[in-house]
Amino acid sequence: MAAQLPIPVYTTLSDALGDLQTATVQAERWNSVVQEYEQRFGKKPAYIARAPGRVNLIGDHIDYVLFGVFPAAVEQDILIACGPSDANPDAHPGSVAAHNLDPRYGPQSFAPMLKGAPIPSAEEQQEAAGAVRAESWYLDINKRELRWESYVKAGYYGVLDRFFHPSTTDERPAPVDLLVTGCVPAGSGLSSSAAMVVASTLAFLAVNDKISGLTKGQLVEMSMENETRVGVNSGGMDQAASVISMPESALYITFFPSLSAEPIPLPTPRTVPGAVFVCANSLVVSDKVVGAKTRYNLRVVETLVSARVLARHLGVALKPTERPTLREVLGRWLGYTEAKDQSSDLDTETLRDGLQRVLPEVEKLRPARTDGQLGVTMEEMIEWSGLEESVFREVYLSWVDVEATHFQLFKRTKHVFEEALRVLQFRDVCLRATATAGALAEGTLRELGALMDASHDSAAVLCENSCAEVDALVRAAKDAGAYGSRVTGAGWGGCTVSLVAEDAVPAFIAHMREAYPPYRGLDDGALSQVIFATKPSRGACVLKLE
Ligand code: NG1
Repeated sequence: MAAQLPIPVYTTLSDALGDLQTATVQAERWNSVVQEYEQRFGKKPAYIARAPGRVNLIGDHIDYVLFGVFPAAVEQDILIACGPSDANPDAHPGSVAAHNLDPRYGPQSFAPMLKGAPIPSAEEQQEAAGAVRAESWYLDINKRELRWESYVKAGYYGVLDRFFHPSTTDERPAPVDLLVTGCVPAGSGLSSSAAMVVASTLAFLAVNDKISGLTKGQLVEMSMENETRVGVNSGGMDQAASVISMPESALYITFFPSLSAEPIPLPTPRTVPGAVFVCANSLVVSDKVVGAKTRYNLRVVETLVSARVLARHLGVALKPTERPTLREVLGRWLGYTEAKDQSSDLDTETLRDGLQRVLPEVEKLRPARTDGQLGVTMEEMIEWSGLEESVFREVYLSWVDVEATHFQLFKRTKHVFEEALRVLQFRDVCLRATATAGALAEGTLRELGALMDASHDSAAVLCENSCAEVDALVRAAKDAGAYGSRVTGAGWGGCTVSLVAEDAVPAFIAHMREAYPPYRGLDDGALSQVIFATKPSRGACVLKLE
């Protein structure tokens, strides 16, 4: 399985670049980061860690309810040149000099500190039966302000915890010099944050000689855990795509009963006339943290409450304090309990069949009201849940801050189940195209495009995570001949992804430049940063330079 493979470590640049389309441009970037590192730190780096961003082709706002998603790595990536520094390892074990090629991000130095664990509660002390608590490493991460080096520190944390925990080893981390350069646009839905955290985790693993024996799946787990250090509780899609992706494939990532990733080859020029995915940045920066109360976190709460209300309608018994997801409720309705057999969850066929059967039941979440609202008030939602108000608030609202006059249980649930089905259909079309090489041609692309279009409609109407600018980009893409086009990632701004015939890309981009007003004044260089074709590329790796 893809997640069990070792993390690739290459020793030549051509192996590391592999399938990357624009090899010459890429080679220049890699060489210049080496030269710049040498100038700044007086010696060559020992490694370059690379981690790409990702574009989600289909399946948004369903990973946190544990349905499968379908992303692919993009060519845009983060590179971190790194090596052991000359700092005295005894004076400051694991000290870091972190530089960034982007002049907006100034150089930073920091060192992890050994810190005593917080004083345990009386209960914990009793449990530990007098055992002495080990210290742990501490790095100061400012969560109130988004600082570039926070992502470097976040990657470092996992490496310190896993390999240098003072309770298990006397070994101390090496002092590190590192230089970061990246071309994944921030805040655009292409997961620059996951790319930063994965690259940083890899860099610290490499300099401390801890890569061998680690699988890609373990790197995903470490990176997910690391990303929570910057205050983001993500579902795992972004890190898995950055680490496990394979060239010319997307990843079908499932999260239940545990994370698993299956590379699915996309129709390539060998099987149908070539088509590529074009990402277009709306230039509306979607700030997940600022809008969380009314956007991302609200969707998370709405889908969780929907799961409980639907479970009542389906006759699936839940304990009052349980908080299962829609995916778990569906599984239980179909007769699969987590306790029954962790290793044999629903297969794809049963899941598809279950989704089709449950969809009519979603109508039961449609409120019978006359004021035109498809949502319910807080009071109505609590009543529908069947819980005491205090229990409801404890289970669904005590850990998250949300704000709404009406909660859209019907719309969100319909989006989740239909989008989960579209992901399975998209996967099927790709598998079928690969199996019948050459026969499907245009029709395959039209099928994929139609699923992407339906996904965008659902985002706009049911999940309500699009915005006027993103809708305008999607319309322009369709006018310009895209097979399909949709918002990708969290939404409320960020990027669209469109499926476009490969030979039509220049004309497509020219049309978009005219049709989308924010692109009009841009020169060619600036335009290529905001709208670009990308072919699914490979996941993270390390280049060893000596
Ligand atoms: P973005 O903001 O596009 O990286 C976010 C979540 C994903 C997923 C998508 C919506 C984080 C780090 N990522 O992606 O897990 O829920 O929204 O499909 O929160």
